[in-house]
Amino acid sequence: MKELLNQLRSEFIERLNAIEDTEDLEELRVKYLGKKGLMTEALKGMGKLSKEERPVIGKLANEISDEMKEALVERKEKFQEALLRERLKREIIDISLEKEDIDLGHDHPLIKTMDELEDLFVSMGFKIIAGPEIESVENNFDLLNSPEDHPSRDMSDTFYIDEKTLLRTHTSPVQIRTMKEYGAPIKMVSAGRTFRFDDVDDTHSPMFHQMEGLVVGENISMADLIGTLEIFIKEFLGADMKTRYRPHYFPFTEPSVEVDVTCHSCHGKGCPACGGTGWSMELLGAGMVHPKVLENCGIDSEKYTGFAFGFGVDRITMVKYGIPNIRLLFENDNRFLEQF
Ligand code: FA5
Repeated sequence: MKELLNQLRSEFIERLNAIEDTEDLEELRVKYLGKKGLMTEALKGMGKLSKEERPVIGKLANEISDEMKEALVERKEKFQEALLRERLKREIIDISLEKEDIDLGHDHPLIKTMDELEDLFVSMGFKIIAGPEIESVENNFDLLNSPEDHPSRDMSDTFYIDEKTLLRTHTSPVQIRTMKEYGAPIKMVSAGRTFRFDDVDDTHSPMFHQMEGLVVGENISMADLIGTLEIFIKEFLGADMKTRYRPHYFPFTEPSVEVDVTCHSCHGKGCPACGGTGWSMELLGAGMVHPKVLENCGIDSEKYTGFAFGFGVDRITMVKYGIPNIRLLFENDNRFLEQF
């Protein structure tokens, strides 16, 4: 028995020394030290030994097993070390190499505008609300008091998904969602994409961006609306900007206005860009929230009043940076985008 164990030991060492990789090591371990391995097999003969011999052989078997295990660990560590050394050699970093200049991207001018304006409105106490681009006809038109025969509801003027769903034509349905969810008082802005069947020209795109604002509370007046718009326009476009309020009609506000600002190109003197008027293209619509709209959203119009506004993010960006053509904002030409 003793001889058999010693023989197993020397065979094991011989084989171990011939091994080249870790997988073979595992195979060797199972063959000698596994549950059904050669050492277990050899020890099956223990029962035939005398009482005196048994502890001696048991001790020897344990010693040999421990020795085998240690040898396996040692060998495995050697393999791993060699592998690591090889990898380090392969992955050496040549710090003398010159790196190519990598152009880091930055925000698109429209994202910049929306971020800046959201920060500005948050500083004035407004909440930021998000609304979906795919909207119900009910939120986009019906609850905003838009009559059935309004031209913007026409199938050919709007991207309908089905009879009850469309790509929103403005951000005003977010007013409805917010009032229905939070009730009054409320002070919120919401920016995002809007879609209309408009032909592309220098100031129109079928996909453009709007930012909506809504304030509902007790004693909210037109003066609050004008005060808010004046702060936002002067903060964003410059303190020397003049504003012009023109009476207008929106089904969801009464009274309603449209707002222009000083022409960016000529600063009000009159030039080809503004057709000699000294005023920018139309930037925004606004007004006092129609009592019917408040009631549609479950808000008591006897107790609460509110104002709302919605402006073209693309157009205000054009005014701010003197961009003559809305197409430039969507062509993604790096020579243009790099300038921001
Ligand atoms: C509206 O969309 C109203 N929802 C605005 C509003 C909100 C009024 C709250 C009252 C209260 P309007 O259709 O005028 O209004 O569009 C608002 C702004 O979106 C315009 O002044 C313009 O700056 C921008 N706009 C409209 N159509 C386009 C287009 N095709 N391309 C680029 N900008 C556009």
